[in-house]
Order: sequence, then C-alpha cells, then structure tokens
Amino acid sequence: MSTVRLTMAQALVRYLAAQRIEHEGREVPLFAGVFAIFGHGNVAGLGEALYHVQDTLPTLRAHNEQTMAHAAIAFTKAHGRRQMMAATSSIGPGATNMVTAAALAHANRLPVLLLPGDTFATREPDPVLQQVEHFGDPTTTVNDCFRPVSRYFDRITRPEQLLTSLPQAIATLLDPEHCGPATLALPQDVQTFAYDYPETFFVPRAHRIRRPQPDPRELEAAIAALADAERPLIIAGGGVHYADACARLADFARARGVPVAETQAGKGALPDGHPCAVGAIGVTGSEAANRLAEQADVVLAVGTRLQDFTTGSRALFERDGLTLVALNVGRFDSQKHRALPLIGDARDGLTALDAGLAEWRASEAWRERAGSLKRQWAEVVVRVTAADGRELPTDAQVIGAVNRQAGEDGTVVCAAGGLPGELHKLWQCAGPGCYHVEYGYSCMGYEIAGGLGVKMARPEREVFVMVGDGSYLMHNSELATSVMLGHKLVVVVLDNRGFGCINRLQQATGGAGFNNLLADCRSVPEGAPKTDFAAHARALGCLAESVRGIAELEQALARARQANGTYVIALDTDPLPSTVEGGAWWDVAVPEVSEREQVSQAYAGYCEAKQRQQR
Ligand SMILES: Cc1ncc(C[n+]2csc(CCOP(=O)(O)OP(=O)(O)O)c2C)c(N)n1
Ligand SMILES: [Mg+2]
Repeated sequence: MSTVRLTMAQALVRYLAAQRIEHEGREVPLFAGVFAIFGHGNVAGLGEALYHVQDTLPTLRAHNEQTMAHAAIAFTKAHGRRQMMAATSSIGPGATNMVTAAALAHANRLPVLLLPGDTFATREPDPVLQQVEHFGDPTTTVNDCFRPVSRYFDRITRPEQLLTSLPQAIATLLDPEHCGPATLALPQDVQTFAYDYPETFFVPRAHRIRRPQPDPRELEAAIAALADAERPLIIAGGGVHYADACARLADFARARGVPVAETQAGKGALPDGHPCAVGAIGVTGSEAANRLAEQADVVLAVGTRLQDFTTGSRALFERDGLTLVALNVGRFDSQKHRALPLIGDARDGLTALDAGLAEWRASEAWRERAGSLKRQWAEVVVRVTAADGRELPTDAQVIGAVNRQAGEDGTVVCAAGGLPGELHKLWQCAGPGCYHVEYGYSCMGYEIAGGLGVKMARPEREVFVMVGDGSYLMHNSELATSVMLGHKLVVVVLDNRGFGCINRLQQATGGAGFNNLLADCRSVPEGAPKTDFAAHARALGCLAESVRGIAELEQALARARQANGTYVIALDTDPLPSTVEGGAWWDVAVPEVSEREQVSQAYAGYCEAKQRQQR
C-alpha cells in the first residue's frame, strides 16, 4: 500500500479538497472553502495545512467565529444543502463562539463542518492558554459544548482516527435526514503529528445526495387519506427546497387544485402568482392560508418540522377529524403530531402520490374558496405595504419598498426581530431563491453574515439584508468581510430604537414597557444616544446613507442597486405597529399571578386560548 506522510491537519484538508458533489450532471467541489479565524490551537497546525491547498480549498478570513459560521451555513442553505463550507477556530473562546452557530445549523438542518482547535491531547503543557480546566474530568474541554448541538461529534486524538471519522462526518453532512453540523475537535498537538496515510484515502470522490423512496404501505395509506379529501391543504416546508421539489409541487398543486401554504423555510417554493399559492401559514401567516388550515379535512405537510409558528402552537389546524399526512425524509419529523408518516424524498414522494391518485382533485367549492381568500389577502398585502407619507414608516411599508426594488433577481435575508414575521406574511416571491429567512433558531445577528453567505452562493442575485437596530448592533462586523471579499450586499437597517417585537410581546402578555425599547431602559438622564448606523457602516468600508421615510428609501435603494459595493441604508421606523391582518395564536406563557392587573387579564386570555390547543 503506498502511503504519504502528512500531519493530521494536512491529511484533513487534502481529504476535504478531494470531495466533490454531483447534481444534475454537474460536478463541483463539495467544500467551497474554509472560513478561518486563527489563534492558539489552529494557526500552526491547520493554518499551515490550509496554506498549501488554497487553490483547491480557499481560506477566507472573517471577523467573528459565530458569524463566519453563520455565513457558511447561509451558503449551504442558498445552495440547497448541496455545496458547503467548513469553519475553523482557535481553542477556547473562538471555539465557543461557534457553538451558537452549531445550534442554528442543528435547528435548521443545515450542514456545516466545524473544526474548533482543542487543548493538547498529550496534556503535557496543561493548563494551556484559554483552557477552562475541568477539575473532575480531564477528558472534558469546552468543545464538549458542541456535542448537544452537533449531528456528528468527534475529538481526533490520534492522526489515524481521521481515516474512519472524517468519512463519517462527511456522510452526516450529506445525509438528507441527519444533516446538520459535524464537529471535529482538533487538539493542537495532534494537528501537527505526522502519520503515513494511505494514498487511496485522498482519491477524489463524487457524492450524490440520496433520495429515499417511500415505503409502499405508507404510500398506500397516504394515497387513501388524500383520495378521501375534499378540502386538502399542503404545507410546504424547507424540505421542498432541499429536495429540489418546488416545480414538482407546483405541478402537483395545479393539477389537483390543492392550495399550498408555506412555512418560513418553505417560502418561495411556489411563486406568489401560482393559482394555488395561498401564502404563509401559522402565527405569521396569511389570512388565506390560516382560514384554509382551520377548515381543511386533510393536511399534507411536506418537508416541514411543524414547529409552533407553523401549527399556531397546535391550535390552528389540529383537531379531531383532521388527517395529517407528513411526507418527510426524516422519521423524526414524519411522526410528529400523530401524523400518518410518509417517509421519503419530497420530490419523489410527490411523484408517487401523484401516480396513485388517479383523477382525484380537491372539491370545486374548496378551490373557489381558496381562490377568493387568496385574492382578498393580495389586497391586504398591497394595502399594508403601501407608503402613506408618515414620517416613521412601519416595517410593512419598508418591506413593500424593498420588495419592489428587489424584483425577480433579489433575495431578501433576515432572521430575528419583528421583520421575519412581517416578511413571512407580506414578502412577494417570484419563486425559489427569493427568500432566505433563518427562523428555525431566529438568531439575532445572523442577518448580515447570512447575507454574505447567500451572496457567495448566488453572486448573480442582488442580496437585500433587512435588519433591525438590535440585530445590527449585535453582529455587524462581517460587513467588513463583505467589503474585503467584494461580495456586495444591500443592507437596510430599520432603526426603531430598541427590541420592538419583544416590546410588543411584553405588552401582549400584560407586561409594562421595560428593558426593550431604549426609552424604557436604564440610561443616563439624556437617554441612550442615537446610533449613526450609516457612519458606522462607512467606517467599515461600506457605502452608506441615512434616509427619512419611504420616498427617500426608494431613491436610496435605486442608488444601492447601481452601486458596486456593499451599501447600507439606515432609516428610522415606528416600533409599535405590526400587521394585524392574518396571524394565529402563539403559546407564550403568561405569569399566573402578578401585582399588575394587565398581567392577570392577559393570563385569563391565555387560559382561554389554551383550550383550543391540542395536547
Ligand atoms: C441571539 C439572540 N438573542 C436574543 C433574541 C431574542 N430576541 C428576538 S427579537 C429581539 C429584538 C430584536 O431587535 P431588533 O433587531 O431591533 O428588531 P425589532 O424587534 O426592533 O424589529 C430579541 C432580543 C434572539 N432571537 N437572538
Ligand atoms: Mg429594533
């Protein structure tokens, strides 16, 4: 057996560079690159190794480990989980900075390879700089924090362990059911140890994403349930995108006259102009989708994990007599909510259902009802997103302006605050690829980094990041990375001077305005200063301006489109209004006792609403 003597880190990157992915006849590198922030624990070992493979596996320097990993995660999401990135950090704080990103990828089922440096396997120099030390368990390091938020975790304590562990990590990343973060903790000494690796380990390999086929008996049961339905509704989740099933779903729905509602991750599966598209479902859903959900007799949930925002905390469509069929590539998601499981690939599952359903269609009355609800909702969207000249626009009005400018080749990116809900309800999608909102973990600070990842994956698209003042202030430093790498973003900062959505939630649960809007926070007597977001962005190398009102915003957006660098537009918005139309109940626990009368009232309302919740 011919071998090559390499350090563990050299073998690792050589293996990564040899992995390819094939999709629809096109083969590309599986890993588009590695985001890296070097330090004690990865610069000498992994850093040296990455230096030598830059042509095949580029290394990109970012500014924060959490957000660089967010960018990597957004990259793979924008690629439909078919091309991905790795992220490496030093030991200690660099590593734990990535734990939040791991959790985000875990919740959203998005593959990312995390390579945190780790303390010495030999323990000879212990305790090393940035080592926490665990008194009762020397095998524990802070990297064990990755375990509960990784789909695959290993600590490579000997160089030959790569031979068995690395292929398993890659297999996890490529598994449509189990994909998520794979973490390989890399002790800094082991990174530098040499070993005679077999040459065959590095032979280039082209992977394909598996498409599990439905079980015949599950399929039969699902077909029987649908064939009996008069008032069917489809819920499209992120799995529809990842399985490349959008076009198949559009055909299926059109042929069968089934209305299609979308989750946050599923949004954009159908273009809004599709006759069966009834918009967003759930807590941030359209009136059309939610009324249909209440009246449906069979719900076919495709590629969704049915989280509380989708199900209205189990009070929207779950009721006795409803049949829920869950077409999902994962056993875990297919069993939820007592659904009839149909485990398998979304695209092939829809094809199989179609083949078994003969002439079945939704009833004519139901199709007409869906059509009329859809038209009514379209009028609401136009009304609430229209400018009305007010000085402090609503989020909905800003969304209208950005949506008009984004057109068909624009992608909106968002994650936390009041915007995701408003976007889910109101953003009009021309089809897949227009909408990228991280709402599985809804992590503040994902927005700008996520925009960077999307732009890297889809350079042909104009990427519009919509971000609140709170999220911007939490994480903005990847703006500098976008400038450095020449990946243009258009960033709209909606400054409502505080955590607007949490303030609204506080009021809705009877709470006093407290610690959310800056005006309600402990501060110096003159109040918190006004942040000059445009000046801040300029300092990071962006083009930037501040505008007032929607008319000025529209002009600035047109300038931003023409610009050839990252462009930040800041404007003041009203923290109080949000779109009242549409929506569904959301279970947010209210204190059972309180000195505040408003809390007691909210608690009474909460108990009443709880009655409709299916347990
Ligand atoms: C990392 C993180 N911390 C806290 C939260 C809880 N949270 C959700 S939205 C929000 C406020 C966001 O403020 P801003 O970005 O200004 O948006 P707005 O609510 O004003 O629209 C907070 C604190 C979160 N989602 N993520
Ligand atoms: Mg805000």
